[in-house]
Amino acid sequence: MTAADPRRVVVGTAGHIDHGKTSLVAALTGIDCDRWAEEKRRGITIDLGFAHLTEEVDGEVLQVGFVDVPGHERFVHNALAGLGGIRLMMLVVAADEGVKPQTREHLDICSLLEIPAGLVVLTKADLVEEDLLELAELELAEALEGTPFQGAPILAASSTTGEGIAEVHSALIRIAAGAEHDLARGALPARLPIDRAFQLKGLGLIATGTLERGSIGAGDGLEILPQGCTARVRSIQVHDRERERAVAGERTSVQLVGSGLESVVRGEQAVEPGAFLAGRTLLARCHLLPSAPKPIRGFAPVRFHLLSSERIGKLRPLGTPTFGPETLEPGGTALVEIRLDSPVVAVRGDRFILRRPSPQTTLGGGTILDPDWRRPRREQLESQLRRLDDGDDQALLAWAERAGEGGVELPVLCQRLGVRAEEVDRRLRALADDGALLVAPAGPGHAVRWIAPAAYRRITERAQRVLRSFFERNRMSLGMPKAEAVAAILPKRAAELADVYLAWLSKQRVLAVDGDRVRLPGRGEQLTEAESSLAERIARAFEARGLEPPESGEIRAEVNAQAKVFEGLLRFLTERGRLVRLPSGLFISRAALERLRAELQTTGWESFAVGEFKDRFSLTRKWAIPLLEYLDAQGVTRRAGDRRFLR
Ligand SMILES: Nc1nc2c(ncn2[C@@H]2O[C@H](COP(=O)(O)OP(=O)(O)O)[C@@H](O)[C@H]2O)c(=O)[nH]1
Ligand SMILES: [Mg+2]
Repeated sequence: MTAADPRRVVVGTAGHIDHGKTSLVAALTGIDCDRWAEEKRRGITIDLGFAHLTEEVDGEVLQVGFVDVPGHERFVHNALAGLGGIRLMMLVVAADEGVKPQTREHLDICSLLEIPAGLVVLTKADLVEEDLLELAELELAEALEGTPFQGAPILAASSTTGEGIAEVHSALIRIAAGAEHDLARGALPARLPIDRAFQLKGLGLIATGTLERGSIGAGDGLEILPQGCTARVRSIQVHDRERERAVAGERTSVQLVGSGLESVVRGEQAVEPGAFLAGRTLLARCHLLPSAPKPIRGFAPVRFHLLSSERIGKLRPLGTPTFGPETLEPGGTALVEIRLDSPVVAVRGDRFILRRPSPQTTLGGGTILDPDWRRPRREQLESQLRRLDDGDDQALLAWAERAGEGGVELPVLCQRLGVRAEEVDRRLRALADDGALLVAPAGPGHAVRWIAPAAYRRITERAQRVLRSFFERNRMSLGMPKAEAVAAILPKRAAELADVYLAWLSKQRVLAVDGDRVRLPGRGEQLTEAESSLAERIARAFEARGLEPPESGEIRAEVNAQAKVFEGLLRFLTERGRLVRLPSGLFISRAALERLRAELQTTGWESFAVGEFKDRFSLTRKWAIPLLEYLDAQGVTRRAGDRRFLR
């Protein structure tokens, strides 16, 4: 909005049919919205246009626009559409008829949507006597109790005689001037719920709606969801005037170009690309009106209205024996799972209205808690419900928890909240500072992941269990091979976070990483005295046999050890370097190898063949080949053809 633009406050009209809404707006502004609607039907004007009155308040130009729509359906829709803007409602009740069913239903809807009240006008004051007028006022005040209009000014007026219109006018200006303009909304990612879409030959698609959040500028790229096509903004109109940019709360028309736009219809949303998601299963807090025909238990069919979208679906209350009701009673509130027949673009905090599929009466409404709800495992359900029903920080924790060991990345959290990354990032970091979340730094193939402490706890427990059982089975082992440990401890989705988890587990002293092995910290060699002396005898037996020790089985018989113990001790001695396992699988003492190495240096050979080697050290082929391969691998010798060169 440029400085020259007036400040706009949009006021909706509510009230029973024929109670004088349109006449009142006409009396206030001189504009007849019904005539406009008629012209629109006959194709003379393309938009309803806005009846408005302009006034200077404290040197600032204030424009009060009226949304006066005929019909009940349009009321529901407009009440929802107005949510992104400044929400003021003017409730109209005819003095001669008083409160009627539709008055009550509109009041219900204003309550469900928590629309901050505006003012109440008792119209057709000319048709009743003074004392009846007072009675009507009392009756009205009573009906307003417990609604957002409780305590709002009630003004009597007549559109026919003009009596009281000036008072309504000045009250409106006063309330509108004091209305909070939520500037922060304009900084959010752009979201335009489309309530009208049509093709203009050669000009592309014209899409109209009340900009729910963010701002849209000419040249911007937008994404149309749920369809998924992309478009560019060619031009913008706000309240029928060309603009460079439109901001939250403004009635906005965008001219869009791009492919796939032919099929865009009302109920879709034009949004900042990547910033929103369309889902079919949602979690919400829902209030059922006292007038609802019966309690809801299990799934009940509903018509679901959210901004300009309308969907068929079903809902069921979600509770646990210790949290929340499992039945939604008329007049009651519960958390509900909503399943829609097709996806809707929603964010946490969105308001919605539920109506019966038929007859179409309002059943209730509420607030979206999770637009991307997935029912968790039974043991997680209650904590998910509790957290999602709480503030946004708790919701972030719920989503991290649901993502398990693999954690969750920033973009999906932003989509669920409909806010900018910086804002979510700031919250996540604050939660991490408090120890409520853990952060896994970005790595190859993944961005920073946010992980719930519960996931870390599960990993810790699993690591302890896995290592304990490994060392029970391999009592003499120095460590569990790292790859084997990772596969046993981490679920697949978290495997790419292996280094992060291992580092964390090391820091917690759950384990210690030692090269490509994982050890239990503080775990000693853990040999009994008998085992130690047995190990010593095995090592000596190998050492005594020099370069051609017998098969290990023979040594086992010689020291008279049990197979399992013997194998464990072989590994123990190998890990500690006393024995070496040659490429062929044969064991040999390190001392014998060291002697071989030293003697090779004294031969004066520059190179030699296998035969010379065998002869010099009196070796059979069975031993000569693996020994040479070992020496190659150690870099003592280098093989070229059938000769070896000493390095
Ligand atoms: N006598 C009298 N008639 C009115 C007044 N306001 C509206 N009407 C009449 O009531 C009827 C319905 O008015 P309208 O503004 O269309 O009602 P809406 O359906 O609520 O928009 C019309 O015939 C109006 O002329 C009023 O203040 N006094
Ligand atoms: Mg009307």
